Amino acid sequence: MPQLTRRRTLFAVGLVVLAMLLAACGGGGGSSTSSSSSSTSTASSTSAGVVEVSMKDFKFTPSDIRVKVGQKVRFVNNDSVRHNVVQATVDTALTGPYGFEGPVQMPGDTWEYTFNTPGTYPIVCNLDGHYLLGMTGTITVEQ
Ligand SMILES: [Cu+2]
Repeated sequence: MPQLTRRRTLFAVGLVVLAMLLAACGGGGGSSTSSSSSSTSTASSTSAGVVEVSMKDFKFTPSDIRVKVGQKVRFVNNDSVRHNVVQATVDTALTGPYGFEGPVQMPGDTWEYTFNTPGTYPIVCNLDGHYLLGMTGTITVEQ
């Protein structure tokens, strides 16, 4: 009888630990760049030229992004998982070289990049194999 109780207790402790691990994975780190939220509203009101790209459902939306030289692109993670933006193709997603490389963006995080050189830039999210799920795009910078 005591043996059974002990086993149950161990099982219960195991469940609690598992739940904590899952919670840490899913929700952790969301506040890492919360400072950017205050600047977002001012930026959008002063510069209408900012192009916003949503990161959601393992996609960039839009995925075909066109900007003028000097224009800023704002990547917003609207997903429940982490994402990033690197200049690479599917073939070079993990190896580089990356022309530019954004930080790891937790859910809710934004990252902005200004394109000053005309050209065509392939982008991928190279975290957790997302580029293999179709999280790719193209940024075309025109004069
Ligand atoms: Cu991703």
